Amino acid sequence: MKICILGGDGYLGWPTSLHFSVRGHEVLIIDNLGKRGWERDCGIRPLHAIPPLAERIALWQRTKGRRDIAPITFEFCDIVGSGERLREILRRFRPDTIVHYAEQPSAPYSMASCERAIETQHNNVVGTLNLIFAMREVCPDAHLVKLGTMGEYGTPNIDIEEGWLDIEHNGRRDRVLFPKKPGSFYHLSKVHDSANLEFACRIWGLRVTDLNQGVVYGMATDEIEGGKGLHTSFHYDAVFGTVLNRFIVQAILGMPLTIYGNGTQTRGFLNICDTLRCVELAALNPARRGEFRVFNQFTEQFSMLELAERVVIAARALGYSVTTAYTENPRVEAEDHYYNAKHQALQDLGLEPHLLDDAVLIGIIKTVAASKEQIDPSTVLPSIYWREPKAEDANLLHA
Ligand code: USQ
Repeated sequence: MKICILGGDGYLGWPTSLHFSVRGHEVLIIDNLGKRGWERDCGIRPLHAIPPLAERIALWQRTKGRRDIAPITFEFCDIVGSGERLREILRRFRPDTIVHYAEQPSAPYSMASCERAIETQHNNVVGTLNLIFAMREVCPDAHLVKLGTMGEYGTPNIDIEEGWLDIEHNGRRDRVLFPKKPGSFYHLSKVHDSANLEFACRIWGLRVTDLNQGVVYGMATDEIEGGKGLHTSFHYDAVFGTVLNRFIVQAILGMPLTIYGNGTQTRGFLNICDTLRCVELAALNPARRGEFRVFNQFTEQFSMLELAERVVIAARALGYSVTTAYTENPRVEAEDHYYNAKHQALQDLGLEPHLLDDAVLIGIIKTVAASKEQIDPSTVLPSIYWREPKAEDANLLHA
């Protein structure tokens, strides 16, 4: 298969590229290296420095030997500003599958200011629009695998279906996109993407799989483990770091784990290995022409309290003295809510989940601890608020 990976320099895009390459699929990465710019703007760095993309690709080819992998190539392209160039690249490469990660991925970033909300929605929505117009013109039969988010749904008081809802209203029935109540301008950008994609499937017959992904954790994949220097970007800061990665870094630093609010908010989670397998399963089993297919992509759900408790147990087993702290919630989100999201479709296609257990947690803790001196503690506490903070002394309310 020929696969384009948009955003192939990122946390998930890079390991996805390796995953396909080693399985014999020719990969073309399209990226504008924009995430590196956002990191610089925010004054944050991933745990391990990430070499330039061309160097990472050359290293991958040296590590594996060219005969054991399909090639990875790279085209620099800003899909937001250069729709024409995107069309030209796709025309030349003729992909069977396009995996689209090329979006601003952080909810806090999108809530920092008017400019960042606009930048997030402009980047994500316009980039996706350019892509679907390019696909219509150049490769209408290619399958788009688009990374959405479980956060599109919010936390409704009913079961969350996989993208669609059968309803009966005043005696009539219909099938509609599941109602969305997202919790940030970032999550909203994904809702807008989903609406645009569904429309493009309906009117032009594109084929799209929208993967509504939960919170991803970890940094170890088979390919990354197989070679020094092939690592991906691991964020623990309050802008780009996701919660479990953050808790692990806090445990290692001896900082209390920052449980936002009362910690009863619940989310779907998955190991980074399962992200790669889910994207592969979607690519190998494409949507039909005209189909807007949605999979909920996570393997288990936890409240933040449960998650913190697990990190405490694993870190204490390694000798760390760990505490937790209920922290004023910088976000506006429901607590003590109902949460039951379906996530069967990917398992029906063959996903075998890597669940979170002590061994997985201990593995991540050990990897992060080996680079402890590279952690910048000043970026860990939250600094972006959905509303003004209630107390001036903000953060840690009680331990
Ligand atoms: N949280 C804490 N303490 C922290 C950080 C976060 O309690 O120190 C809580 C938040 O309040 C939230 C939950 O953890 O309830 C998840 O927050 P997160 O920062 O791990 O994830 P989120 O902002 O929702 O976004 C991340 C990715 C995003 C992806 C999304 C999936 O950055 O790209 O779309 O996870 S989901 O959360 O299912 O929408």
